[in-house]
Amino acid sequence: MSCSDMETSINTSTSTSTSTSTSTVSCNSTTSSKKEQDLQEAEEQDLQDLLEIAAEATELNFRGNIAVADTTSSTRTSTSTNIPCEGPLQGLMKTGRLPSELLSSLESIHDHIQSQIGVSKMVPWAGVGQDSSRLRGFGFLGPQAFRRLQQSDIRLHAQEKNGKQAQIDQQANQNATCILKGKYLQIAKSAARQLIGFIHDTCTDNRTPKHLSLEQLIAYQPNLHNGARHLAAHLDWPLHEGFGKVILTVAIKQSATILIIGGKEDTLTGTQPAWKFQLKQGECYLLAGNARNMCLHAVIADVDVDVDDNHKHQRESLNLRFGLHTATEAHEEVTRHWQEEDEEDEDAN
Ligand SMILES: O=C(O)CCC(=O)C(=O)O
Repeated sequence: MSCSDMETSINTSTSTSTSTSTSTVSCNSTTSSKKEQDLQEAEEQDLQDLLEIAAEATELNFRGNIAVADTTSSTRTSTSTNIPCEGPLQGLMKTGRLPSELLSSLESIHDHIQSQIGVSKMVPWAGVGQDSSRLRGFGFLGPQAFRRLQQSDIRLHAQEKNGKQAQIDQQANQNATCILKGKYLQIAKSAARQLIGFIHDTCTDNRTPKHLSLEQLIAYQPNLHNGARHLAAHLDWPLHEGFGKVILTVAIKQSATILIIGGKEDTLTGTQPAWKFQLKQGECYLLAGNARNMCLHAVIADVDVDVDDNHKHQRESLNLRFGLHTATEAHEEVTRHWQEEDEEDEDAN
């Protein structure tokens, strides 16, 4: 099914009028260049903040895919404990380089979804009108997977938006969606099966998350970082475009540092604990459990220099999203950890 064939609950009559007076145009262009400048400044500040967090973050080790580290303090650099993390990092996994045949299949799915949608229809990461460079789209694993999403409590717009802005986001995400079928559906299923098998086989402890199964795979999501060096710290909101109980990310192009930032302050230091690990091109990491629900994640791509000494940041990644939360599960497992204390008090009353 092509993107335009999909059912939509969006009222397309809300799209903005194209008629504009000259004064509106010049006013809009001033506003937009101011907006671009603000965006650039915010981007630079975000990157600076992430680099500072990364400089202090605890380096993580993995044993058979599972994060093993001393989680008691971000200021400790030693990772002397070799016990799977039970704290905020519980549920974090990272593989070594994937077998090359599997990687080629994943790359072909990554490319196929982009060509089905068209890169010009992919959606900015933070939603329409927010972040102009990083783009993403969704390739659902057949019509059943798409139906599951449609029948769920999930709405594909940025979590913080409502009303018309939410509708615009939702429509844009809808246009940035395709449903995998035929040969590509088979490739997508077979690659997912192999990837899940690879994670199981290389996991020394029996700790692979329950939702890591082909039956629970909902969608592949290519991400084009498009020249941006970093992806700011964020939580994947489970009832929005960050859906999925388990999120697996494959580094398709360019190596990077992945930062995991605890949601709760360390009682000793008064700061949010942070951890980091290197993810090389061709490797993947998995967020489930506490690492998915109670931590933020962020990306800083490695600096790559071309023959003329120009920096190129071409990071591309591919997410696989498994399982869907109901509204109750999303609250229980994720959202309540991120509510302000006064909101929690209100909830309790
Ligand atoms: O490209 C990545 O490693 C991160 C993707 C991501 O943060 C996400 O899908 O939430």
